[in-house]
Amino acid sequence: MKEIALETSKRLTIDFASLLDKEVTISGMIQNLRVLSWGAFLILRTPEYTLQAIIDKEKINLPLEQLMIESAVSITGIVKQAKIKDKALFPRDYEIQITEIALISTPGCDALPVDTTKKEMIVHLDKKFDLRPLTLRHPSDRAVFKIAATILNEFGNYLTSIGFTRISSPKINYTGAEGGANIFKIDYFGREAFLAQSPQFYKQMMVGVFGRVFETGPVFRAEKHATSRHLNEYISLDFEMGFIDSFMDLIKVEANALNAIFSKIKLECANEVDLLGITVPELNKIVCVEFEEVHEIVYTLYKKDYRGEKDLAPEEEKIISEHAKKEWDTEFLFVTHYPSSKRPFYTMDDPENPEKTCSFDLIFRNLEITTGGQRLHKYQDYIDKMTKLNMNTDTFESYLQAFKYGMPPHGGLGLGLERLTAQICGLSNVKEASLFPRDINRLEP
Ligand code: AMO
Repeated sequence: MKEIALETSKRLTIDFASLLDKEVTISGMIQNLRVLSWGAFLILRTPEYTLQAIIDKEKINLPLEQLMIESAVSITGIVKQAKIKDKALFPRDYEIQITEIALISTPGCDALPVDTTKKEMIVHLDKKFDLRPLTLRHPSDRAVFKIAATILNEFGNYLTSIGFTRISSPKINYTGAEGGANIFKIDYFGREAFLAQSPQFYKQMMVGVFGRVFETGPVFRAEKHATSRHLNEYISLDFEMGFIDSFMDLIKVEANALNAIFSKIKLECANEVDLLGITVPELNKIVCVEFEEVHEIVYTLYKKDYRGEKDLAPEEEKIISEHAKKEWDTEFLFVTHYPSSKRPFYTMDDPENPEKTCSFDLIFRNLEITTGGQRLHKYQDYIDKMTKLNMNTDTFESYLQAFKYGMPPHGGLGLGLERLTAQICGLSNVKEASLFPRDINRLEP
């Protein structure tokens, strides 16, 4: 038996101002090493910083040749004031004059397969994904995922602050929730099972338990086509809320959650925002337009005839999004009342016109990032709707228990993390906002 004393875990932050002209020791990976006649600039990537350190080759304990980009080192040196312009570096007003370097580990290869030291990594997207453990270390790629992490955290923090409870639902399921052919089948000990397309059924069931719930987690879509907006696995940010009067209640919560996220990005990712040269949006008003109205506007003003279509084509989303920006001064457009024939069975039809639903999508900078709506909450309404759609109610018996035993009026939404991140970061392909993207051709790394 061995007993080990408990120690408080600490952040690896340095109070540079109070350590000016004093010694510090810090570990990290060598992001860049610019060798000059007198020594080198060493850029060190640590959990908290990408900082500049200066090596005077006359005063250092080991030959510069032993240092490689992506070596793990521990440096000791004196904190000095600096004026650094490179936006990839943080802090920019301090640097470290190295007195000693301990080489902890060196890469297991002679040369890295891609240059991660330049402002822009010149590499084909496929190659970039093949080399993801390395290419994610580039400051711009890393910045995208710092922003994605902030979105994920703040979505949870904001919803928790207004009384939502976090849930984690199973991803191996007995049936799909969203209908359609884009579902992965798996062999579950000889039984057919499916990978979750969304946490839809479970978040609804959990409204009966907690009243307000949210989940952030992976979902799976067997999209057989390669597009810049589809992944086969993505992170879905979902919430479900009881006792709503209408789907407008959901839109309001989403608007507030997004604004909380945007404020947090401004606060905690200022360096990343600066490095990427992006503008963090603000959702300062809720602008809604009905689905049919979109077809009419696009037809009348932009001469594209999508009337009769039951969904918005990517081109139509782009046109109406640009129209919203120009005419209604918003980057966020809530398109409401999608046709019943295009929405899943659990969606509530509009009591005034059953051809339409009490549902919405949110389009942000030309791309749908959210689908949401009010759900049916009465058991008999489910039975009637499913019978009308020729669905086998027996298959859904375990889900339908929730409604049989009583549910409040409720609704919710699903927001694609990669789509939101891509639009905030100005990425043209949603895969670039996925750490290790899964598409029809890619299963690794
Ligand atoms: P939906 O299927 O529209 O709705 O998905 C919700 C949001 O998830 C994102 N998304 C995707 N992102 C990347 N790749 C994909 N293949 C992909 N498919 C969808 C989009 C989309 O708006 N259960 C409902 C939500 C709800 O009503 O609560 C659902 O999953 O951003």
